[in-house]
Amino acid sequence: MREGLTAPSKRLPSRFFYDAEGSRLFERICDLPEYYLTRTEAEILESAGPDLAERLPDIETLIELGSGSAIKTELLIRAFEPDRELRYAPIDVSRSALEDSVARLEERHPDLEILAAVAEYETGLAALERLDLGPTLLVWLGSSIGNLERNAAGAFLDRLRCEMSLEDRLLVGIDLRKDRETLERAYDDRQGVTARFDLNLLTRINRELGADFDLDRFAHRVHYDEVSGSVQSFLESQRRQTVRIGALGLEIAFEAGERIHTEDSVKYSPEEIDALAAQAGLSLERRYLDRAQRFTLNLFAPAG
Ligand code: AVJ
Repeated sequence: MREGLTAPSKRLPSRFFYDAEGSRLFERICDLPEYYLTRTEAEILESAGPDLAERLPDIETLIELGSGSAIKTELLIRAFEPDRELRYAPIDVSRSALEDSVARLEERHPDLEILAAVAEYETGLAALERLDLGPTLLVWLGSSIGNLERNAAGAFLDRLRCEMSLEDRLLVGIDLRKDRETLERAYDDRQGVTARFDLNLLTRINRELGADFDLDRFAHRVHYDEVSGSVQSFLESQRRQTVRIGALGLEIAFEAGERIHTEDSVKYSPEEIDALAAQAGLSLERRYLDRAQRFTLNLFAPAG
């Protein structure tokens, strides 16, 4: 927080969005008419499920990065479960989201073994690595990869590949580049739910770091940068003001119109996904798209 708020261009890491309220607001975003991503990926998972289960008969474990509500993952679990004993290991930074999803899955899938980790990706993966989980499908849905800048995304996929055995697979949901209007609406909805999601970051800093951000003095702004292919989200100071952050002993000055960059949601072309995979030493086994070709689900294997 200190580093981001004292930098010449202020920015905050988007993984801090997901406290209990942030996770709840994100679930509401997923139901918004403008936020096509979740519905579209669910459509793909539903139709691809049987093909994936058939292609991956040996998989015993699903590890999921950033599982959230795990509503979409349940489509996958349903497709895999009839033919095998399955283990599910979700990793998420939100304890409340994990507790709710695990309770639901335990009730609906009594034979499913669940190993949940409240953790950031790296820590959760390191903890799971020590267990013997058998052939594993690593699942990373929702285009969460878009929160990483392109090179970092390639480097992270490369890290994942390093941990994979030859029989393991990686399933990644990635949103596609598309027209500006669709993208900017998806991240700035009419009901203002995404604005509340963005502003909740300031509420969290107020509570956890004793800050005095006035939420009425900041506004949610979105801009699609076509060159970088990134939807950028900002909190814009509506006037010249100073904010105190007690726990950090900081006073932060804002000019009128000055922005805190809170999120990048990077979009890919199919060719860019291919290049990303090559950079990470992954080979694409299968790519699934929705009917309108807005979103992709990519099945990767470690390249030979
Ligand atoms: C969870 C990172 C995939 O970037 O689309 C949704 C988060 N932010 N609306 C995204 C988000 C604003 C979302 N990811």
